[in-house]
Amino acid sequence: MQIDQYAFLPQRITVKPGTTVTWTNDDDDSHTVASSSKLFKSKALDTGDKFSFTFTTPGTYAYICSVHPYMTGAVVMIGLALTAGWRAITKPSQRACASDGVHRE
Ligand SMILES: [Cu+2]
Repeated sequence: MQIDQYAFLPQRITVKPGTTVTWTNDDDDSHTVASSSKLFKSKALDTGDKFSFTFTTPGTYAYICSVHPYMTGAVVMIGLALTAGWRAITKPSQRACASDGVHRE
């Protein structure tokens, strides 16, 4: 993620669970990365400074630069809905495999 010209680039990204997102300030002015839900907040990033945060829970994470609140961005996490569906489908067959290792339909 790049911070330049008083904007987050790209403005919105989609990530999988466990993704670490790193913002780099390529602007001449200092900026912050501050979650709207207060989940994360960077210190003031000078030119060349970086801030990283690892996203583990699905959802949409809006954030702003607290120095320039008109600078907005969002990280959207997807993926766990598919995993949950897969678990629901595979659970009965796991139960069918008894502790003695014999598979019964
Ligand atoms: Cu800013």
